[in-house]
Amino acid sequence: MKTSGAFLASLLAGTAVAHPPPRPPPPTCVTPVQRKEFRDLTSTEKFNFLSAVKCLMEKPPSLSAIYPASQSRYDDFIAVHQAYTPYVHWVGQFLPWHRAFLQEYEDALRDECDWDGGLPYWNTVLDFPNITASPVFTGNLSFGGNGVGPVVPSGVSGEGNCVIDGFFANMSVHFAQGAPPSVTTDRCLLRYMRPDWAAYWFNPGKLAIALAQPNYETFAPTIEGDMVLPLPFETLGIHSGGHAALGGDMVDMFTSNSDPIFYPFHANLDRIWAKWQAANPTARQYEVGNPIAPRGDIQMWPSPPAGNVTIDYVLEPLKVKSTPSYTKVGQIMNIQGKGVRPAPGKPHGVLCYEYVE
Ligand SMILES: [Cu+2]
Repeated sequence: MKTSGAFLASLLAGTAVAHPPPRPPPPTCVTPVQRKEFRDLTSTEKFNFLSAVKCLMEKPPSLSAIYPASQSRYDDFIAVHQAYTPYVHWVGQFLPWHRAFLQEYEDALRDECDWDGGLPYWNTVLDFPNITASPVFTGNLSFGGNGVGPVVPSGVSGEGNCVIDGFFANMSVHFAQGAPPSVTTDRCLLRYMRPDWAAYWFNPGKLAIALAQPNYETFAPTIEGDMVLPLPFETLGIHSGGHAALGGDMVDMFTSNSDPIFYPFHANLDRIWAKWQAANPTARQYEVGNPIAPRGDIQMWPSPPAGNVTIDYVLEPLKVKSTPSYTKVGQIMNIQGKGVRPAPGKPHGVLCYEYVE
């Protein structure tokens, strides 16, 4: 007994010695990147941010081998959004996928175009009484106004006027609207604002309804909207209603990020989600769900898997960066979850930003 006890003890000691030293914990989120409301940026910050977007528009593409229509780094993001549209809209992964997509865009602005802030958001509630007078759309340091001239038919979904003022005056859009494969084109950015629609969907009452939702199952579609034919206006939601209120390229669900306002608009939806999560973090920080398959009447994903989205769900590939730092929904549920595991044994979070009110 004594011998075997000593033998066991020596074995255990051996095991302890052979054990590698514990790995240091991954870095956590100490200084979150600040995402500010666009109109709260100083003139210098507005200029630097808008210049960084223009820089992406002028940089050669990285993804033209996969997406031949892409002519710039900015276009790479349009190509990816267009390619994955059927899998990331009206599905459980809508909010997480777009959160990750925005992070890649912010990273590109910071890493490739010297922007040193966070992605600005557009707080649409501030503009519901009169969207066309918004500082987001007026003046040289803005996204430009409603466009002028005869309405340009897009041939697909979002007709509109050519945007000729603001920081992106007379920019060129290289993607035809609609599903891939994309036709390369060279045309103006289109807008066609509908102030009455903006007044309806950007109303504080609509926001309050969304924030009052008790769980992810109802919260997510309240934000995103549905596609129930023949498309009653009330089913659009803040997301689809907002796209529709801006008109032009923003209406086309495949290529709506041709319009640079797409990103501040979506950052605001992400902010609303983060706000809803923060109101009850114990229950909501890692709460996700809803079917992987698209809901509504337009089944753009021909044979989707069964089941619901969980924190283990692998996001549709985000190929904008060559090496994405995250793959699973659980890693981007917490906007300050860098280095924190959503649950024991799960891959740790990667995000580190905050929305400045
Ligand atoms: Cu989208």
